[in-house]
Amino acid sequence: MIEKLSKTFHEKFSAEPLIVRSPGRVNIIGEHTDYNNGFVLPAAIDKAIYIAASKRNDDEIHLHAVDFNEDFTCNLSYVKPSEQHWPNYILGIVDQLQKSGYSISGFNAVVDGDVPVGAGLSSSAAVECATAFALNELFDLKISKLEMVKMAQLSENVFAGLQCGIMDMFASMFGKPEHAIRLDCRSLEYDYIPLHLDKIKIVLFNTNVKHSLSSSEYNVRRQQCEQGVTWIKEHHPHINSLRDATLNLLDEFVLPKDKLIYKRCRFIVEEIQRLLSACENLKNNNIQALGEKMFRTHEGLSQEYEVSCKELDFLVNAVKNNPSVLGARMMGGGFGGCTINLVKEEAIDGLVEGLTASYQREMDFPLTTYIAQIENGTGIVK
Ligand code: GAF
Repeated sequence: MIEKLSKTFHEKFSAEPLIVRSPGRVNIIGEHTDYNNGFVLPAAIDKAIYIAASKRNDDEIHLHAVDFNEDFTCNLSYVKPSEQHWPNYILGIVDQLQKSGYSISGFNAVVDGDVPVGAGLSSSAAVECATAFALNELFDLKISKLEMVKMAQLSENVFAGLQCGIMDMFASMFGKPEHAIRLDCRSLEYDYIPLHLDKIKIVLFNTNVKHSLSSSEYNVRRQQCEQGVTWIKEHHPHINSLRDATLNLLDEFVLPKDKLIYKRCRFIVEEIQRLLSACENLKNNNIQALGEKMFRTHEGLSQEYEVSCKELDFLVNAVKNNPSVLGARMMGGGFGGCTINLVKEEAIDGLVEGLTASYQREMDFPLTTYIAQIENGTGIVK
């Protein structure tokens, strides 16, 4: 991948590039909790985006996407969202740098990678983090990793229109091999929890669907959570997010107002607690208990938060009573993408074979499988 990227860069721009790698992510448990100031438990994986970049002597941005075999060019003084879509994850970072007063000149960049797009593995966060890291390095801007993460999140909010939380960018930037990151999205404090998965692998089943609902419904969920907080806050002004809320407060101030919003908020409050006790399970090497919580999270995401879809539900139901699968659930924003499964090593081949056939039969769609290794976060490769 790196050699191919280097070669393409030389052919296009006749210059020696800096190459940055930024990975996709999985999330063990704690879904839709980041924008509610709760906790998340993601990890960076061995699928990544690579950006090759060099400075230019003018104010132009020249981009090339290997996957789409497309070019894009614009001037630094006129950076705005493009209908080509893929450049937005790079331009959004340029926009954030400019808004924060950082001075850069024009640059060339070629982007390639093996994070499947639309699979809920955060390919967009990986492009944003790779861009921020590469530009920081090229122009010696001295921006901290955390600031880059915040810029990447804002860039997604503004240039992709998704009111996402901070999890995906944080995981891509701060990943560590064989560890999950327990991130407190309120204080942004984090610690690394070793993933001692003895003879168990993290298997991702990609539904290969991305329903058009995904970003609009995501933003609706966020508003519903905020509405619940507003109702509690009328009586308890110190409550600023669902992280601060309790089930009792929801029963008292949200349930009488709106049952649907109550159901959404209750899932989040429970999910934050579930994550904290899942971290204890992980520390005590009780993967069975962690896995049971993952199944419960799926049920909540499907029935209460209603961000699943028939393909994801099919994949989780299919492994639910399989003793070789310790835990499974949909992962990420929802409405498509992957399920994350903890599977005993010796059972993986048989499981993949059976599920690939039954998924194709039921959905008339192919299933794709990845076995995720937990890897380093964003960094320079060349
Ligand atoms: C998407 C978002 F980008 C994240 O911020 C997070 O909210 C996730 O969905 C759900 O947990 O990946």
